Amino acid sequence: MAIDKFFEQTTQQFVRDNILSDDFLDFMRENRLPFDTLMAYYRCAIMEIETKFRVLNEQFGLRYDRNPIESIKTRIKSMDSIIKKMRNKKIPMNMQAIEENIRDIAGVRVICSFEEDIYMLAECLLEQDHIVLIERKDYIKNPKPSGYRSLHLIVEVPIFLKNEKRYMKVEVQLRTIAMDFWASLEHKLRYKKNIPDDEAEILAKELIECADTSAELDRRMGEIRNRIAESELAHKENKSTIGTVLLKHRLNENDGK
Ligand code: 0O2
Repeated sequence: MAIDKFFEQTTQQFVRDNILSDDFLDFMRENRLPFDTLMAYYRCAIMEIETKFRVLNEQFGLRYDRNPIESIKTRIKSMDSIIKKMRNKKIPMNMQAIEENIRDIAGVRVICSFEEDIYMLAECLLEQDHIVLIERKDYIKNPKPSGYRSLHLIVEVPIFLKNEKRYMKVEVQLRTIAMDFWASLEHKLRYKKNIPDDEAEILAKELIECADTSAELDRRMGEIRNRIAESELAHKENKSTIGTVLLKHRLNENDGK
């Protein structure tokens, strides 16, 4: 059978078994409104978390004259991905089970300039009132076998509705530009399915090497940043020492008059 015919049949089978199954159609009929409402709550939770990071970025800009955040991306998990996860993890078809078991429906990705900033921002977020840490996975200190690096936090954040305060789960992924560059390309390559096995193995090794190179780049850029910061500090201290000497000199001159 031709490969594209096979894929078409598999896709149709998936749709029949999952999206068009009686159970699923009943579930959607009964839960359309609750499901849309839940997704709206997740969008609110994303707004809350995104705002918190934007505020921190603004504050650091004012205080230290540099912004630790390069960009922020947000997404709500697609219906397709939610269904696939429910099927793979055998999650019962009810709203409570979805909310309890799928913790990355709301996703916020924070792209930082330097690795140090990732930990600083994570700490600042977790120190805030009402933010509850559910899980922390440090794939920077312990990269995945694929080479993937990022800091993942599953947090709960309250959203304030008309008569209710509701805690919602959000997955926060913090990465440097280099980590994001690697992960985006690797993600795209992972979906290219018609690569022969031996070639795929070679490419996986190549990707791990690229991940190591990007980690090395992050380390070196961090070092450069720290050296610049140290020289700036030394320059400021030097200027203030010269200022003190000049002041003392002038005071002595005045005393002499
Ligand atoms: P998308 O489209 O980004 O949402 P869980 O989600 O908790 O059931 P797991 O494996 O414990 O499963 O989650 P984990 O390890 O914290 O990572 C999940 C997310 O991290 C993925 O989401 C990716 O965004 C990212 N990720 C993890 N490993 C890799 C990797 O090897 N390469 C790349 N490029 N990204 C990775 P989703 O759900 O896969 O997709």
